[in-house]
Amino acid sequence: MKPSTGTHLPGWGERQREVEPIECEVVGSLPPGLEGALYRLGGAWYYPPKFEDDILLHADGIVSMFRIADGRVTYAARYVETERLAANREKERMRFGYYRNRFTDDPDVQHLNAGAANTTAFAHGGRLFALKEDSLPYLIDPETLETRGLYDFAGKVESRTFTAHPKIDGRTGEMVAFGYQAWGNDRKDVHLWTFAPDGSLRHEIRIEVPWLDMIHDMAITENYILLPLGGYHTSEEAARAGGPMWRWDPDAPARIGILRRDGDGSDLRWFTGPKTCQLHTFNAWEEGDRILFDAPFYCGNPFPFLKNRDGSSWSPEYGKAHLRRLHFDLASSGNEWREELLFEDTIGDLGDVDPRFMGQRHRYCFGAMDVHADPSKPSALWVMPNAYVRFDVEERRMSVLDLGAHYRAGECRFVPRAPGAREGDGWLIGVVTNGATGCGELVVADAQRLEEGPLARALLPFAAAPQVHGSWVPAGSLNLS
Ligand code: V55
Ligand code: FE
Repeated sequence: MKPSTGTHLPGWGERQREVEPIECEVVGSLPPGLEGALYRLGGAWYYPPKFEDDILLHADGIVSMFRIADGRVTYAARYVETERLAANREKERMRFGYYRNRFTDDPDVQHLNAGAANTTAFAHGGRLFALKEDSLPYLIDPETLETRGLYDFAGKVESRTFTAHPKIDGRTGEMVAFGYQAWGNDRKDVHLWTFAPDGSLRHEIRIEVPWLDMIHDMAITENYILLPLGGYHTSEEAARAGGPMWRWDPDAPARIGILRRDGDGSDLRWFTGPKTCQLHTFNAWEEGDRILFDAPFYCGNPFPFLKNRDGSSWSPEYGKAHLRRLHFDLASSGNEWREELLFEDTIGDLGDVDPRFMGQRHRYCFGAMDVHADPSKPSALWVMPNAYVRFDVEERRMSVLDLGAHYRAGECRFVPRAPGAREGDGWLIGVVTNGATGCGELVVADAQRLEEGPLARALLPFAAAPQVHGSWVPAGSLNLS
C-alpha cells in the first residue's frame, strides 16, 4: 500500500468545478415537447485518494443537471455532501482507504457511511436519488442539487446497501431494487424491494446467495427479477492484503439468479451460461414459460485494476462488450441458458430502452459505439464511443448518429415523444465531450432519425462533470416547474 502522492487517474483526478445554473448556447432547435431535466452522476476526487492506486470507482460523487425549459438549457453541478465528504473536509484530506475495503480507512471514520454516491442519478416516487451500490441512497434536491442526506425510505428499508440500478416497471410504475451484501461486505444477504409509484414500500424479499460476488445491475419482467452475478470472487482476505475485495475469476461459470417478484425468495433458481462479465443490462421479458434477456455484457472483467484470481493477467479482449440475448426456459429442469449474439460489433455497455417497455418485450436498444476505430491500432482499454446507435433487435439493424472521431459519447437516454407514442418515437439525449476543445455538449436527436445528426446541441464553455449514469425527468415530475 502506497500512500497517495496526489497523482491520480486522468479524467477523475481533478476536483470538478461546482457550477451555479448557467445558460448554455443552443445550436439547432430544441423540440418543443422536450421539457425537463437530465440528471447525471459521476465521480471525481475531491481530495486525492488516500492510496495512489485506489480505483476510480471510489471517487467522490458529483451530481449535475441539464435543465430544458422554454427553449433554453441551463447547466449546474454540485458535489454530493456525503458523510464521507463531510468527514474528509474536517481534516482536509481523504480518510477513507481503498474502495469497499474498510480495513484501510482511518480508524476514526470506520463507523461512518463510506459511500461515494458516484454512480446513478435516479428518480422515483417524487424523489431524486444519488446512488452507489455500497450505500443507501442520498436524497438530492432536484432544483438546487443540494444533498438532503441518506434515505432509508422512512425507516422501511433495512440494509446498508442499495443498487445503483433499480428498475421502474413500464406498466405499473413500481420501482424494483435490491441491495447485495446488505449486512456488510462479507455477508451473502440480498434484500429485494418493490416500491409503489408513490415511493412507499410494497413488498420485501430477503435471500442469501451462495456466492459473494458483485451484483451491479438487474432486470425485471412482469413477474420475475433477474440478478446477474459479475463473476468476481470476493474475499475479506484480499481486502486485508490491501486493495479492493474483488478478484475476477476466469474459471467460475456465469450465473444468473431468477426469482418471482411477488414471492418470498424460496423459488430462487440459478442458471449458468457462457462466460462473460455481467454488469449492465438492457431489459428482459416473458414469453410463456420463457424469459428473454438482452444485455451488453463484456467478454471479461473490463476493469484492469481488478486482478485475476488465478494470477493470470488482464486481457484487452475482456473489455469488449456485445449485445447478447439470453433465453431461459423456466419449464425445463435444466439450469443452462441459451445465448445469441445479436450483433457482431463491439459496443459500449451503457444505454437505454424505451422506459415504457421496461419489463416488456422491446424492439429497440439505444447505446453507443466507436465507429472510427482503426483496426490496425491496438484498442484502448475501453471502447471510447463516438456515435449513438439504435439497435433494432427485431430486424437486427443499426441506425447510427456519428458525432465525429474527436467526440466521446456518454450514456444516452431515450425520452418518449408522448405517453401514447409508438415504441422508439421520441428523442435520444446524451452528454458528449468535444475532444478538440475539451468542452461538454448536451446532444438531442430524433431517435427515429439518428443518421440525420443532432436536432440541437447545448454547448458548455468547459467540460461537463463526469457521468456514469443519468436519468431524464420530465417537467411535471419532481415538482419541476
Ligand atoms: C460498477 C460501477 C461502480 C461500482 C461498482 O460498472 C461496479 C460497474 C461506478 O461505480 O462501484
Ligand atoms: Fe452501472
